[in-house]
Amino acid sequence: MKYKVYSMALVCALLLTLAACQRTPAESPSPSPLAEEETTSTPASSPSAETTPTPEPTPAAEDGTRYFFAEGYFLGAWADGAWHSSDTEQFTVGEVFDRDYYDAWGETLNAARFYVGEGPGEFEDPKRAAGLLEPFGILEGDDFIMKLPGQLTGEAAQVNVPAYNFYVSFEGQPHYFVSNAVIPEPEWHTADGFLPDGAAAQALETIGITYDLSKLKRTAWACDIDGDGEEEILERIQTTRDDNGYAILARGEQCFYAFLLQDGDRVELVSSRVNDPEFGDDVTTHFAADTPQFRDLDGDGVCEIIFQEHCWEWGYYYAFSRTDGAWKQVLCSSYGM
Ligand SMILES: [Ca+2]
Ligand SMILES: [Ca+2]
Repeated sequence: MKYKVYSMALVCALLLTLAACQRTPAESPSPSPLAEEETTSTPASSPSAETTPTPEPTPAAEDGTRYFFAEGYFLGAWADGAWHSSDTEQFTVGEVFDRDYYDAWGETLNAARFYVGEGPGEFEDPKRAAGLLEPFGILEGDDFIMKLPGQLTGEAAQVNVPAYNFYVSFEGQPHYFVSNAVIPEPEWHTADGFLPDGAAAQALETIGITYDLSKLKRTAWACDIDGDGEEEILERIQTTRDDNGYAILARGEQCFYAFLLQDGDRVELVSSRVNDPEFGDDVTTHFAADTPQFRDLDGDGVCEIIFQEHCWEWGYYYAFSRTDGAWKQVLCSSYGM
C-alpha cells in the first residue's frame, strides 16, 4: 500500500485526472451513428497549420524509437527502420513509459490507465502486475492510473503491455494521435468533390462491390500527403447507415468500407473491409470507418493514414503506410475485446 505515502496533492491531482479521463466514446455499446461522427470529427475542428503553430519535431528517444497512440490506445512503434504493431509484438510498460509523451500539439500527457483486473486479453498475471505497478501510481478498482511523464524501474518496467491495449488521456479529452515525438499534422480539409465515378467504381470492383454509387456514403478529404506541393484526395466510401447507426442494405448487399486515394491520375486502394456474406444482419455488419488522420509517423516524408474501425462493442485503430506505391497495414490496436 505504498501509494498511501503519496502527498494529498498528488492523490487529488490523480483523482481529478481519473474523473476526467473516463473511457472514450469509442466504447459505446451501440453502433455509432455516422452523422454524429461527422459533426464531431470534421476537419474544421481539427488544428491546421493556419490556426495552430506547428511544433518542431523533437528526437523521440536516444535510440530514435517512436511510440504511437490513436485516440489514446497504443498502436505500436517505429524502431530500427521497421514497424512494430501492438497487436503482433510484445512491449513492456517500461519500454513505452520511460520518457515524456506529447499530444498532437506538443503538450505533455498527464495520465495512463491500465486494466489490471481480471478479464480476457489483459495482463497475464493481473495481481502481480498490479503489485509491481502500485508504487508508480494509484490502483482504482480494475485500473491502474499512472501519472505521466512516468519512469518505471526494475521489475515494473519489464511488465508486458497487455494485448488489450491501455489508454492514455490528455486532460480528459479524446484526441486522435499522440507519440513520444511531436509529429506535425499537415494541413487538410474537406475536398470539394469526390473521385470520378468510373475510377471509384473500378476500385470498388476489386473488392467485390458493384452497388450503385449514389446509394453509398461518400466523404472525401484533401491533403498533400507526400509533400510534393500537390494535394491528394482521400475518399471514404461505405455502406449508408440510418440515424441509429444501422447499416442500410438491400437483399444480397454486403456491409463494407473502402478508402481510395487519388494521386494525380492514379487511384489507389488504401484499405477496405467487406463483411462475410455468410453473416447477414447480425452484429458483424455493424462496422464502419471513421474520419482518417494524416501523419508521417516514420519520417519518410509520406503521411501514414490512421483511422478507427468501430464495430458493435469493440473496434480497431489502424495505421496504413504506402511503400513502393502499395498501401499496407503497419500498425493495429484493438479495444473492447
Ligand atoms: Ca502530394
Ligand atoms: Ca511515412
